[in-house]
Amino acid sequence: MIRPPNPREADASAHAGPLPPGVGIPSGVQPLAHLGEVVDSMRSAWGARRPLILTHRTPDPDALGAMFGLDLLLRRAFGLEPEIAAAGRIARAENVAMLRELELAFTDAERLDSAGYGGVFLVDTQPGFGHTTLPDGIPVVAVFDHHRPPDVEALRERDLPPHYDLRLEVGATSALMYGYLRDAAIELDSRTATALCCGVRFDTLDLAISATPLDSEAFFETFRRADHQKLARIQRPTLPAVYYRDLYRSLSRARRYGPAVLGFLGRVSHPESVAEMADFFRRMEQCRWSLVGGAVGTTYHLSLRTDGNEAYPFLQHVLGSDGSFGGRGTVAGGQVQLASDDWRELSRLERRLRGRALELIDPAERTGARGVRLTQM
Ligand SMILES: [Mn+2]
Repeated sequence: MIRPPNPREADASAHAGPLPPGVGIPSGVQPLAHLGEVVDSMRSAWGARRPLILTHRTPDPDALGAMFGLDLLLRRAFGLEPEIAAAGRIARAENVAMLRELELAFTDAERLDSAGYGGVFLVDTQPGFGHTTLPDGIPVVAVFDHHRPPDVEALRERDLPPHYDLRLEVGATSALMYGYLRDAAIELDSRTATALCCGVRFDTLDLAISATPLDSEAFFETFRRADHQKLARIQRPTLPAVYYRDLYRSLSRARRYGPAVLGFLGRVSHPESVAEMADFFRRMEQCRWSLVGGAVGTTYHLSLRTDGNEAYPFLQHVLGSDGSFGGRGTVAGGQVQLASDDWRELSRLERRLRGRALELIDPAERTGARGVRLTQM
């Protein structure tokens, strides 16, 4: 058995507690109507300044789907002309294919002139999340998300954005966005439908995990209108040659410790390969959880996957006081800032992380303190 990190954190219900007032849509109010009121109360003050749609660094398909869904909503329902921006280079082959096939273009969030924007509309993340940098001087007007913040209590003390649609039970932010478009009776074009469909299928594994009726409806309705040729090319894209080098490196570095596969990869070519390898190792028979980490520049990225347990408390334990993290369901991710790009600091961090990860494995199941190479099983 996997030992719970500690009794409080092991209780998944501890993560399903009530949200502070102001977070979530007031009961009985339609999210679209609430958003409409917020937009109407602000648009005259914005003048010529545009709404800015943003998400977390290195957007995944759910973040991309939700951003382009929100763009259509703001244009068609409210007559606004938003700009879409995101930071971080997208390198995962499926996500690159999604950008290419759907011609999803956006502005580099690190080169924005704050003066041009009236308010930030944030999707698939929230203010305060480690992987999200907000531009200075632009207030956050709306949040659309399904991730539980690490510290719910801290939200109470914050100035909350006027529209804070946080639905922890919903499987994908793209599904949430589909709901707004449906309520606004906006006909989905094939490109937006395909993008939303990619988002829902990515975050819910084709409705297999944490899918609510809204996720199912979003999946079927967007799939019906999607470009199926493009969907197929996005799901099974061609792979760059560097992919095979990274794969070889991950396979040689990872170790099996009984119920877990741990991979501390040192330096990696891009952050998404860490998440991709965590997904890949989790699929090993009898593997109950996987943890993969790697550094890009002075940021160390971690991804944790489980076979059903809440991933969040596991990663909380592994990180200790070392960094920031977030997660939902069986998926969690975190970052640690390194002081330098010195390899010794990097290996010290990896040793600490490995030590704490091993504490989560029952010694009787651990198959030795050093684990077993994947190539020797
Ligand atoms: Mn998401």
